[in-house]
Amino acid sequence: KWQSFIKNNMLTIMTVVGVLSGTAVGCILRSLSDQKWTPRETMYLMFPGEIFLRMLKSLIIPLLMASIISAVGGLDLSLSKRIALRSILYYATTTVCAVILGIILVITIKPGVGAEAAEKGGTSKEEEALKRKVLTQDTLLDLIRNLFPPNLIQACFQQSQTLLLKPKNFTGDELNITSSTLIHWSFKERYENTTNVLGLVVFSIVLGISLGQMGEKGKGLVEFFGMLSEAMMNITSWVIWISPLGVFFLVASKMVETDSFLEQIRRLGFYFATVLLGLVIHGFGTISVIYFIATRRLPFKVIGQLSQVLATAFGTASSSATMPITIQTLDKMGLDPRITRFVIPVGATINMDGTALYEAVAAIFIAQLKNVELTFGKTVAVCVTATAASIGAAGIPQAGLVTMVMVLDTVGLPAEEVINILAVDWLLDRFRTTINVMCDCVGARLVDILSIGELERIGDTDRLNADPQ
Ligand code: DAS
Repeated sequence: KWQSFIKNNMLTIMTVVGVLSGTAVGCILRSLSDQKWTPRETMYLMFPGEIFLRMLKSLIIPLLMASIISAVGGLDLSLSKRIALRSILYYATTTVCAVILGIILVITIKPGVGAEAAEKGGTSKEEEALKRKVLTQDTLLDLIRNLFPPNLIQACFQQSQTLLLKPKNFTGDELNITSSTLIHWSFKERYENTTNVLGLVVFSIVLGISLGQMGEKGKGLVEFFGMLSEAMMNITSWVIWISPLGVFFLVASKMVETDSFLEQIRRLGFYFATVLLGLVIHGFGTISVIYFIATRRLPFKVIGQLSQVLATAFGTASSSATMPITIQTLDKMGLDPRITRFVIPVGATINMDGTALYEAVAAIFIAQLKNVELTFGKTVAVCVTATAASIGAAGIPQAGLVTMVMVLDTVGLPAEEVINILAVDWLLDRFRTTINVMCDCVGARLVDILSIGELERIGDTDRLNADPQ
């Protein structure tokens, strides 16, 4: 029994071992040097992980677009509307629940009261006002603007640039600069990039609907995108074998780059624990309740089959990069491919429960640090902007940190206050990405179960009698 278990889960076991050993080796290497490694020094340790990340990320745009177009185009409009409605309802419910849970926890635990704030470079009052105006105006308008990519090729190119480039490391030094460079530093440039994938999702859905409506005439192109999606999944089945090594180097290279981690945990321990507690309660509590209300089942059997996906999400800190492996795993679990190829690409882009909870907790934590009075109105505003910011964040490392400028502004705090939570963000990012991906997978299964009666039989598996977990 054990042999067959190990044989069937060899890759998953190796990937989890990759994460754990990467953490251990990173800690040992970090302790051997009396100061943190510079990004230049870590580049060599990061390199194999970077290659693995680039392999996964190069699949994202063709897989995302081909999957959505073939899923939406492959179903009749009324059915795809119902599936989209169920998906959007799930995304909205779980994200709002996550934000509310985060707010309740951070207001109850008060991790920021009495904690010391990080030192930061001084900027004059009017510069802060300038920063707030520009960033707020840009972030909200950008979010809406990026729903409609003016030039699809440019959007694909820009998105691939973002996904393929190693996101700039937030060392914190950049934040100690005057506002004029801060605004044009990665925040604005980075923010613009992280929201482009939304435009590709919207365009793919619209194209899928158009092809679906063309009936027979559109069938050829729908089949083309279906085959493109399968070709990407085929490449994924090759790349997935590198994941143990890839996550090892990704995690190890992050561990050596951190500040004296224990020192940071002393300062940010309560904050870290609050976010982690929220992620666990949401991921295993709230999600189970919602899943049970919708399907009269519990999601633990589904979650139990996601270890490879969750280990990759943790190792890469990117929902988008994990997406090919997420889709492949759900295919193996027997979910209808047309459901998976809609719910996962859209979910990886706009359904980020972990990020939404984190943004609410982080913004209120910083407000507590700064003794900013939180009125009920501001708390509601945090709820709304944290939800919007999580939708705007793309599935790349630390995207949630960047879109948090929208939430900080709600509580009247300037952008550079993120420096207070920067030191542990690279690790929290991994946890919230894991919850983001897990909630997407549970959502795919939920929509799959609710749609079983409506999806005609596919291939040799008679889904109507299949044993849904
Ligand atoms: N790393 C993001 C993701 O891939 C989440 C975040 O930055 O908050 O889901």
